[in-house]
Order: sequence, then structure tokens, then C-alpha cells
Amino acid sequence: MQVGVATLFPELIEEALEHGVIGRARHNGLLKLDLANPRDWALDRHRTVDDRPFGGGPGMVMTPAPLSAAVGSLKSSLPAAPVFYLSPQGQPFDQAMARQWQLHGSVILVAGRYEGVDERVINNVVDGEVSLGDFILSGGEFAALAIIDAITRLVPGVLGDPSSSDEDSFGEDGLLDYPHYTRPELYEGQAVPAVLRSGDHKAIARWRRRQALIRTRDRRPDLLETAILTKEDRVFLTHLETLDRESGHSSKE
Ligand code: 9D3
Repeated sequence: MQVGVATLFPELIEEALEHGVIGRARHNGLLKLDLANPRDWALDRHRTVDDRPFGGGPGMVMTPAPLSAAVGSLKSSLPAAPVFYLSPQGQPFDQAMARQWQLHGSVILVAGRYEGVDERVINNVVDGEVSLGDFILSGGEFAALAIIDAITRLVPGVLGDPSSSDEDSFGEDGLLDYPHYTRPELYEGQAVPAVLRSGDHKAIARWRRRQALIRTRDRRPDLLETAILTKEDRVFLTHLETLDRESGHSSKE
């Protein structure tokens, strides 16, 4: 996987990706990072990369030429890579996009700072605009890091167990994960559910599946619309609704 990032803080990207699974992927050549700092293409005496917004208002805007040159440099290294600008105005990033970009093999991410970038850079060099969700960051770098992490762990050989990335939440069936327990068996008055210690692997699998269905229904009912469900799953969900109706619960509690 080859990822280019245009950023005023290349060391922030570089250093965050030295650790853990992603650090090992880089060491093994499974993730190649290419960083370009617009400041390196700012040719005035003060190496200016921002300016005041036309029309007035608070804050500064990233000036087009240095950013565009930084992206251009990444494009010449990664000619097949689509270019995505990270911004609150973008399409929400999801696991399907992570999978698409991983399968494509390369992507260029543009991380903005200040109030944003000059719209003409978006018009001229950007193929798409992506957001991490409805909250405010100080710039695109942490969004880029989250996206790079999500893509890289899908690259074959990055995770030890080739099946484990697909069994996570959103991996295969689109449900939230079941609860996890490890030792000790009793912790601050809470016992591990007995079924997990029963050694009955079929009963454990059924309990986990049902916990995943309960949690998804309670916390993210929107995911049930697109989840891959068996006939048994649907019977169980219908059974839950029946129990709720009998005890006077509502789906919003
Ligand atoms: C309403 C005025 N500004 C907030 C003080 C707007 C604004 C400008 C720049 C809000 C955020 C940013 C910087 N954000 C990103 O670069 C960003 C982001 C985000 O803030 N939220 C979710 N996803 C992303 S991706 C890039």
C-alpha cells in the first residue's frame, strides 16, 4: 500500500505511524509513506503557506500554489493514486472506502490547516472530499492517520492472523462486536458469563452472536438495515421485539 500525504506537519504523520501493527507494516514494506510539506514549495522569504480570506471573516486559508505543488509532487511519485481532501464537508469515511482504497493500492490524502484550503486547489487537483464525522478537528492530520490505519490493516500480511481483520465489527457481517473477557474470572464483583467457561463451543458462538445482535439493535439500529443476517438471527431479533412489547420497553431506551 502506498499513501501520500500533503501536510504542514509531516513529522506528526511520520512519528504516529512508527508504532504497533502499522509500524511493523512499514518496516516490512507493506506500507510506503510519501510526505510532502507545502512549506517546501513556498518560495517567498517567509515561506508563507496561508493568507487572509477574500470576503473577510476569521482565520486564515491555505494559499493555493504551495499546496498544489506539494500534491503535484506526490502525484508524480504515485501517478495512479486518487487524491482526497480531508474536510468536514466531505463524504463520511467508512469501511467500504477503506477496502476500495486498499484494493486500489495507492491514495493521496490532503490534510488542511487553518480554516481550510483555497477552493481552486480542490477544483484542480482533488478527486474527492472525505470527512471522519460530525465533530471539529484542528486540521486533517489526525483524520489522515485514522484513515491510513484503517486501510493498512486490510493489506494482506499486516495482521498476524489473516482471518482476524474480517471478523471485526463492520468486517464481514456489519454487526457490532460481542463483549470480551479475560482473566480474572471475578473482577470487582463482576463474574465472567458462565457460558464462556463452559467449553461448549457451539453455545459460546451462539451467545456471542446474540450479544452482537442485541448491542447492534440497542446502539446502532441503522447497521441492522445492511447487516448480513441469517434466518436464525432474524428469528432472534423478532423474539427480542416480542419480549420488549411484553415488558413495555421501547426501542429508544
Ligand atoms: C466553522 C468554522 N471552522 C471551525 C472552527 C470550520 C472548520 C475548519 C477547519 C472545522 C474544522 C476544520 C479542520 N478539520 C479538518 O481538517 C478535518 C475534519 C474535521 O474537522 N472533522 C471531521 N473530519 C475531518 S477531516 C478533516
